[in-house]
Amino acid sequence: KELEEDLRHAVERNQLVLHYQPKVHGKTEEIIGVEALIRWNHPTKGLLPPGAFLPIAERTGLMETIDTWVFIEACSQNKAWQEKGYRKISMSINITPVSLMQGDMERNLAAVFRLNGWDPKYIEAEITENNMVFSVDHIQNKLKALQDIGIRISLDDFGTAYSSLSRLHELPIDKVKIDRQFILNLDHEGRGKNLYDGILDLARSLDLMVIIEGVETREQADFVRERGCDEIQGYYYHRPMPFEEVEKLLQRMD
Ligand code: G
Ligand code: G
Ligand code: NA
Repeated sequence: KELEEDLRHAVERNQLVLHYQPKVHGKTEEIIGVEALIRWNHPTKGLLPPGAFLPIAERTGLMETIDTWVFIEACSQNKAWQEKGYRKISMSINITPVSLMQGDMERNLAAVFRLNGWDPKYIEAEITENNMVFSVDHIQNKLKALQDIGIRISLDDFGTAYSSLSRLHELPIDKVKIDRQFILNLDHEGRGKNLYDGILDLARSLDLMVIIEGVETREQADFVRERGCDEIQGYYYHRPMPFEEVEKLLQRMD
């Protein structure tokens, strides 16, 4: 209850912060983008992870406000890095289906992009396949509206929900993020690897870009690189970090 009240003021009091987890190229292993991950710098409880407050935000109707804040903050940051002359990287932003479906987010974003002159080419929205309690038709239109702005769409947690599988070919998406579970399965000899190959083939057959998340060891990295995924994310390469640390990595790149 108390936390709920605090959260209402978190945005205006500047308590929300973004950390960024780099993504690397499947072949070169160089950083090609980052994913924005929210934290709440609570005045007395310290830095809270998303799991500690996003469920509250969802329950209390604050999700759209937060998702929109994240979007704008992350795009501003990426623009600032570009203006500093670093190599251009993509920025991925998590969007809850709820906030996409409830409001006018796509129209607000279109206005924000126009106003700031941001290049949508470097922006990617990650939308989770879980909690997609909405009809495919409805979400389809919303995703299409984001694509029309020029933002790319990535389907998060791919392979963990089956509701949309039969209509996957109809969803306006550019990329799938294969769920971490598939990496964990690799440890069980044989079938886990077949499962990975199967999900990769599925994505490929639909002409979707593929990112694999949760890579924690060299062995796992070698396995997925050999199979040919486009991008990789995981603790083996980089953990989520504050923007200053991303900058240090970017400085070392050129
Ligand atoms: O960083 P961490 O592993 O604790 O994140 C847990 C989950 O919280 C992520 O998998 C992601 O789906 C969600 N999440 C993180 N940041 C954001 C955000 O800015 N917006 C939304 N909607 N979800 C986020
Ligand atoms: O599915 P999504 O992209 O939202 O997942 C992001 C979350 O996954 C982040 O909270 C991040 O901390 C976590 N994460 C990223 N890489 C790894 C990893 O290699 N191992 C584990 N266990 N978690 C990871
Ligand atoms: Na994500």
